[in-house]
Amino acid sequence: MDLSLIVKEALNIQSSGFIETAEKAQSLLQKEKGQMGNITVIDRLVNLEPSGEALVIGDLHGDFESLTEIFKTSGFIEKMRNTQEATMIFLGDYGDRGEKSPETYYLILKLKLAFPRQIVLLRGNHEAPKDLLSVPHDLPINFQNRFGKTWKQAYDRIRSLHDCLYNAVYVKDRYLMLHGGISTNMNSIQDIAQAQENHSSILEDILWNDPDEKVQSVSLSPRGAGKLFGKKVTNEVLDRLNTKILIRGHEASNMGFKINHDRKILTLFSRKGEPYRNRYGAYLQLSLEEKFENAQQLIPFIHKF
Ligand SMILES: [Mn+2]
Repeated sequence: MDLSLIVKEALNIQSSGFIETAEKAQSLLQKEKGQMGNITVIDRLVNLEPSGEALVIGDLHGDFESLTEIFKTSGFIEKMRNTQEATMIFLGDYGDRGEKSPETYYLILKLKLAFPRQIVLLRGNHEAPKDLLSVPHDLPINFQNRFGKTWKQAYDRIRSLHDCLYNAVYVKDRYLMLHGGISTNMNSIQDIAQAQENHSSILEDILWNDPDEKVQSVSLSPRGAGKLFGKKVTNEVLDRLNTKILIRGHEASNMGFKINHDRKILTLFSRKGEPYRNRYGAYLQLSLEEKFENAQQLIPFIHKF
């Protein structure tokens, strides 16, 4: 695949082309099951082998320019072309809030179709089921502005695809990657794999929770959905799940990333611009083979832009 060609295509996409690509991607996602290269899909969980390299991208919210910048500076697409041992993981929140949301979706879905076993698409609170969806929801406006009269079918198609996105990536003894956070309701990795709407709100925790340094255990979230969780929860739950570091998105940070809870949590945010006020965006590119004890050790592998 030729990146500059797909970028051009994305910028000129009409609703029919968008729908066709989203349909293909959705049907691909629906068929994903069991082992496929370095990933093994079990329900809504992706188990990832601790081998090769990973590129982890945080919230984009329609920031098409940052996405193409990440592709260019990381050289990761070239890497994926040369080896199966290269996995690109998106932490969710692809669109909404940003003008180029349809273009961002299009580019990512094209990439998924080109490298089906090497791209993992997680679900964010902006891709949530209706009852858990972030409000205000600007995505319909982004689609109307892009596609005019034919926006609705393209929008419905992407909303339907959201149900096929994954809850988390799990690299045993190393990382748990998801959009928002963890909670004491998570007794095993299966709980995360099987989390769906109305399932003791574990899906709400995954999509919405935030770490907090002042909260001891759990507290209400100012977001109006999900909870704030404290260090105690992080220690207990990561231990229980046999993993060391939580990598998540969801919160804009001035430097594009931040570290919480005794270096056990890394937050990545890859969007720049309004309505968020972060100075930098960031992504993570690292070897999965190497075993890190805490998020501080990941800092050399974080790229700010
Ligand atoms: Mn979010």
